[in-house]
Amino acid sequence: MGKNKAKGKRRSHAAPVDTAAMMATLPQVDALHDVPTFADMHIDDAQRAAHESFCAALAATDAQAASEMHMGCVVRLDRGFPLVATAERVFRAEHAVSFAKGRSEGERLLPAVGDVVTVRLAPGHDMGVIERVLPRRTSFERWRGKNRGERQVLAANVDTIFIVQPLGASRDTSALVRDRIARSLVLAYDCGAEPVVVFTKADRCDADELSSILADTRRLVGSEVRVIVTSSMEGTGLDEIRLCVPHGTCAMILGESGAGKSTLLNALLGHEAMATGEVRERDDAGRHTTVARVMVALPEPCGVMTDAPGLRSLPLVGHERGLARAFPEIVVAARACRFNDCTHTHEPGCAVREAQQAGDIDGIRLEAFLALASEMRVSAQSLDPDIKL
Ligand SMILES: Nc1nc2c(ncn2[C@@H]2O[C@H](COP(=O)(O)OP(=O)(O)OP(=O)(O)O)[C@@H](O)[C@H]2O)c(=O)[nH]1
Ligand SMILES: [Mg+2]
Ligand SMILES: [Zn+2]
Repeated sequence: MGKNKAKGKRRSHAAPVDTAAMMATLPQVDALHDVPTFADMHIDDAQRAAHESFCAALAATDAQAASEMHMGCVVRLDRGFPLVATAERVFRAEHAVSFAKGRSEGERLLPAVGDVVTVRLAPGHDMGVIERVLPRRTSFERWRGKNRGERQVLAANVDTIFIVQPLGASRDTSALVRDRIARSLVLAYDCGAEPVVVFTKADRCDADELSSILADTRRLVGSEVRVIVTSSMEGTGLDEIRLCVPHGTCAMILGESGAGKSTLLNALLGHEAMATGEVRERDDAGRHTTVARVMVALPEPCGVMTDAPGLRSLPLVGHERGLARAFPEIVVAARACRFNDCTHTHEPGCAVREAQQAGDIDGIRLEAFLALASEMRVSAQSLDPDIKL
């Protein structure tokens, strides 16, 4: 239990929720391994400036509080509870009341894993209070809930997203795999991170099957996106993954439960840091073994990787920017369509379909683009029936 609890006065800075019992069930800080240090994280000028101006404003009214503020990074979220690394130490923290009462959206922004924050830690205390989330370079968000749901930030300041897809899963048709890769690609581009496609469990797949999947994927993702084949069981493809996470960068693993995300991380670390779980034999589905969002520091000279619970669905809502970045040639061609709101399916004078017929746009890419664009039109309408797309 944090010492803040014993001091009623200090307690007033934190959200008034009974968290002590919950906190006691979280992993002990001393027992955690491979936790990134503050020096492993890339802190940019905008984040430093925001921290300094927050402290300067506070110093005018409360010099003591200002002297207790540090820059830190949220390196784990266990059931919503942050673990923060500052230059000096690693500690649990809770949210300041200002998150609930904040006037602007920025003040109410709850920290996600990877966030750089201003955190208050009074001398002699073992529990911090996160006061402010500093500007995010990137933010990986997913839509939670159906209609009128909210965006959930899954990770912040991510540079690279590994889109993990297991090989040799009997339930997966090539259409399903393509759909999952294409929508993950859009989400990664939308947040400003670099996507890398990673096929896991190569030991379960024969050479012919693998080369056909790779050819199909190359057509789908185009020539720019890296595609890596790994087997954590046989230790293959790991160096290629490491090359994508140089020191000072942060990568996140995205994929369904049972895809082998935690096993891959363990293989990269060289020990069993993450719990892994069996997949169901019937349909190869995982059992949601990973429940926390966890950053780990890979051995030198690599950077930081984030493991996260598997995501069953990746709905697209308002990810137009990501769609345009993932399929730039289609967006460029569409400028020449006769109608502004051309859906590139049946309209006369459609420059996109012409480009596909001329062989300038790959049919696999167009099919993926059309499915995702149409999904986004429908989801935008269900959010706001007045939107006409
Ligand atoms: N054959 C084979 N099995 C693997 C490989 N990598 C992982 N597995 C198995 O796949 C199962 C699921 O692995 P996890 O690493 O727990 O999967 P996960 O993606 O972390 O799943 P969640 O934490 O539930 O999201 C385990 O039984 C692993 O042993 C591999 O390279 N080859
Ligand atoms: Mg896992
Ligand atoms: Zn068109």
